[in-house]
Amino acid sequence: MQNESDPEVMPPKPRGRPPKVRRIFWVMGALALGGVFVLGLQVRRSMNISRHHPRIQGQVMQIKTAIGNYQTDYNSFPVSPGATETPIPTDATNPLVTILMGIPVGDLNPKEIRTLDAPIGMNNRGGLIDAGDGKWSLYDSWGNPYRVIMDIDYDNVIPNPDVKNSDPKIRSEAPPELPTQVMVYSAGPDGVFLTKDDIVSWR
Ligand SMILES: [Ca+2]
Repeated sequence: MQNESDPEVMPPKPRGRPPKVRRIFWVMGALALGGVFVLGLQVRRSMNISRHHPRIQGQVMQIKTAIGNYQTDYNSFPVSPGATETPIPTDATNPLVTILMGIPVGDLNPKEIRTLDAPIGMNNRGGLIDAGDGKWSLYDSWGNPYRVIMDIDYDNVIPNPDVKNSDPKIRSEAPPELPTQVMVYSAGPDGVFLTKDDIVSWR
């Protein structure tokens, strides 16, 4: 019979991998899991953008068409005297959307012609929102109003907002003026105007 002090008796071998190897496996596993998580977020974000992008591009062009049709009907833009070629938001701070919906505001749209066709939005995003008091707003899929610039002085060009875009490529390729009468743009998924992801009517 052998006792504990017997030199022939070997201590039992530790089961499983040595602690250092186990740690490496844990770290590698955590890194792999983190990588999968980040990849999943990126895929989800790109799916979100691709799902909304065609709809918002269509909406941008619908606003442009609505203003063009108003201009054809009245031979003037749906703005008050004294307006300038600066961006107008499509929220209730400006009557533009309300006028395009066929509701007269001041001297504008007395024939009550509706030129804007857009879906109804929800929770202040994704379409037309009843702003109360007979006013309408129009928001993109990310809850921001579009911006509109019109050729108020009728010289057939508009200062190009892209000259201030934060993306160097867009900024460097932007001519100072564009030969158009109406420009419409969404801030895109990042909600910030004049960045790379903006959805615009002119490029
Ligand atoms: Ca943007």
